[in-house]
Amino acid sequence: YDFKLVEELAKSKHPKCYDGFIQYGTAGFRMKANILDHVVFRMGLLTALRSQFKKATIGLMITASHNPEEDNGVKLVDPSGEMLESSWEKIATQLANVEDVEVCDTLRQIIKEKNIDTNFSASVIIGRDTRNSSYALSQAAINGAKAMNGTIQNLEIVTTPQLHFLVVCTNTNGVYGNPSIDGYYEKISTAFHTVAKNIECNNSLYTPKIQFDAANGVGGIAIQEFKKRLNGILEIDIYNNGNGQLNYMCGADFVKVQQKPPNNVPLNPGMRCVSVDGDADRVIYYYTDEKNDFHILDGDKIATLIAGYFKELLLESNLTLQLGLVQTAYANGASTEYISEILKVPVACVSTGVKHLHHKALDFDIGVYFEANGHGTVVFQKTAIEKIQSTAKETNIPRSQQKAAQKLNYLINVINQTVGDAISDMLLIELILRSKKWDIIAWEKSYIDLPNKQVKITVKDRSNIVTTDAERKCVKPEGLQDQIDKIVEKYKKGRSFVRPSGTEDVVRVYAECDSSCNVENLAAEVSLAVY
Ligand code: NG1
Ligand code: ZN
Repeated sequence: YDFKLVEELAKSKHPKCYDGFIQYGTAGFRMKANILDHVVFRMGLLTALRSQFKKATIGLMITASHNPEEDNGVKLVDPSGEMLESSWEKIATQLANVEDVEVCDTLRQIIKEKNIDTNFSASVIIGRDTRNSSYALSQAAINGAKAMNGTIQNLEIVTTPQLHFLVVCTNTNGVYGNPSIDGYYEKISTAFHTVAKNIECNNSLYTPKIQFDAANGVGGIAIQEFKKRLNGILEIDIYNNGNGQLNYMCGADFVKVQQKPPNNVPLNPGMRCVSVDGDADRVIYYYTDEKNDFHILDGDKIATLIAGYFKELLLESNLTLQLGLVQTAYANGASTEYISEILKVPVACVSTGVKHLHHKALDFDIGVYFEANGHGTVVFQKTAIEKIQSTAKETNIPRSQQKAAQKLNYLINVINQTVGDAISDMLLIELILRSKKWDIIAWEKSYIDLPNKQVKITVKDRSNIVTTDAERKCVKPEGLQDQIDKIVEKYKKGRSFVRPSGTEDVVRVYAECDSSCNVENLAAEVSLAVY
């Protein structure tokens, strides 16, 4: 590489303008957009090295997801569509924090320590969300990757899951799908058509119509394209499609956290409504009833719907594949009980962060994973797909068995397995509801959520709280867990845990129990114990 050029760019074009320590967290670097330029430039440099190290194409996305417009962020996508490996998060953190004059030495050190083949031609795919700051930041990333002689494919404005999809398609030479944005729309919408056309909507509670809140973000562009391609089969009314401020009073995070409908979406009783977040990787369903009460169907409801339906199809097709669900401690206890006791699907619990869920889901033949906030997908082992495909072709079995396997086979193509994808998830849910002839109320009734409450607490040093057992137990400070246990014991169906947030300077308290009045007290008592 031309280290002279790199140093020149680092010093004059993308100088460091922030003195605080910054860290590559669960969602990459995320902060105010006006202090990110040097970080993104350096991540452009690093992406090229990561590509040479893995001898594969690496992705880089500019987004701050559900955060306000003035924030931005950058995250790297590994070859198989997964989030950047942990050991490289540390490297990314180091590179982001050194002084401008130390950038080249740090790169040399990484090359040496990781024994990187600098002759390999680096390949990087770059995408960005619709934020005002995203264009300039994407240019900084391009400058970085170019300075390291990387070949760059700039996707311009895309959803985060579209970028993940393209990285995987590129690295599998098109086996996962055609490596283009058109390939993404084509694969998913063709599969949707194939399944939907065989399911009648007559005599059904299901109506093929939804109201879609695009959070004034990139999801609006993607859903517009699907609306065109699904014309006549699914009616999509789009709201908050760029006419207002990004994520402001709308979007999946607003709806889930505030437990309120987004602004600008008409309230039609019983109408299925969908909200996605600013980069379209999270999805939440909701509706208002005749009494104007608001009902949310979150990631837990989505996960149980999907896992339950896949279980049915596996039984019908007589396929013995191990299906499992992965949740975090934030999953409502009623969802865990429903899926494990009633549907008899094994459930695993892991630490917060999609990376952990995705990883665990790969332990199953078919792994469904969702965070309660609506971020998740389904992953299939290659061997599972082969079994499903051969059963789908098998003619010496009862027709119903073969048909169930065929349906499974098509559904796999509706799913974006590379990462949680709000729109692909939504289309899968629509097909399941259509198959089950359910409206949103029938879906909601599958189990009743336990009343729950989340509280944020500001403490002096949140790292004083250390947890274990998928964050469900506190090992430090000493004695705190005993106190929590004693408090929880007093509440029927009570459960509570505390953990330091990975994205904000707060400690989060989660509480659930049998009644909404008691849950307030439980959350308050546990919060007091933390102070
Ligand atoms: P933290 O701040 O570590 O709780 C939050 C969300 C995660 C995940 C990450 C990354 C909750 C309780 N936590 O993590 O689920 O989405 O942000 O964006 O929703
Ligand atoms: Zn997001």
